[in-house]
Amino acid sequence: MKQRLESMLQEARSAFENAGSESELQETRVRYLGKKGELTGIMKGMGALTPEEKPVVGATANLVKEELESLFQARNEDVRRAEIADRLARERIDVTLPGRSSFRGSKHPVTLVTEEIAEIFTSLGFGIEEGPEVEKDFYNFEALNIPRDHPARDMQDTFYISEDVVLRTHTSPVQIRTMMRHAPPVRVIAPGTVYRRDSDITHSPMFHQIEGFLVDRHVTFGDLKGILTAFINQYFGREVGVRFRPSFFPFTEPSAEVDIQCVICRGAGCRVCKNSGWLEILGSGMIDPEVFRSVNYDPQIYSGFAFGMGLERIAMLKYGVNDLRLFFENDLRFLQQF
Ligand code: 2U9
Repeated sequence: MKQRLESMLQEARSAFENAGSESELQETRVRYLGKKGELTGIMKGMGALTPEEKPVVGATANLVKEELESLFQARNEDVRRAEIADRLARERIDVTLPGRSSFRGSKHPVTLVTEEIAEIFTSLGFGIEEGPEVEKDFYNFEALNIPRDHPARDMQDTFYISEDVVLRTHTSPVQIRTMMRHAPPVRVIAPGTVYRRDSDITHSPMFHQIEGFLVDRHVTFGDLKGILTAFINQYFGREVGVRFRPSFFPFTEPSAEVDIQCVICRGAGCRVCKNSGWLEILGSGMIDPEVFRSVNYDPQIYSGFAFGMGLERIAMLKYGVNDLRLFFENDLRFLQQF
């Protein structure tokens, strides 16, 4: 029996030695030290021993058991260390790698366009003015020579708050307020949100404009052309063609719409410019004397020009966006690109 114990010990030594993982080690422990293990199996045969043999074999069995336990402990420690070392090697962290930066937000394309355009006009000497989005009928329409029966005042186009309060349909009331506060000369741009009862693929009930105006003695249509051409050259590039087309607005006379050569096809004709080679980007004109009368400027002494542009449209052309709705959906996949 002593021999059986010793040969089992030999066998167990190499079994523990060869166990390569914590689970193999556990299995080996159960095989030799478990309730149904080899040691218990051998000990069961002790009943057949003589009273002299029993203490000798019993002492040997205890020694074997202790050795098996300490073999297990030692090997267990080795295997754990090896497994940790292995994991550390596999999961090595390169502390020199740059950290993953989180997205901090970016400016909305309409904000970018507003800032870029404002920068050009401020460099030309224009100031920036803002005003209320909920406006009196007087500032939004009446002072701008838009009479009661004018189509622009139709319920279809305007959000009415009450009979004589509206959501401004353009930023022109800012210019009226500015003129009522300041005597000429004035040159100001008015960026802001405006509202119209209009909603389809190319119209949103809320959109953004920059309007601007300049009033002084002896201001001519030549000044209008000069300033607007300088703006266009700076914003769209010197090489791009510009043309002024006669138009009509109640608040300017004469009036002109301004086109640039199509930024997509360079004038050759494409889907964006509807094959005309030109894109309308601005409305403009000499401020109507009627407007001057409503703000107490003397039209015999002063003249001036004004212009307006829709910023979503400019942003669409500048960034090649083909769907107006993208500006208002706040989809981060779209906004993160700017
Ligand atoms: C005052 C006097 C005159 C501003 C002007 C336009 C022409 C114009 C449109 C462009 C696209 C509006 O966003 S849009 O739909 N604007 O065509 N705006 S002249 O004229 C003024 C403004 C204020 C006191």
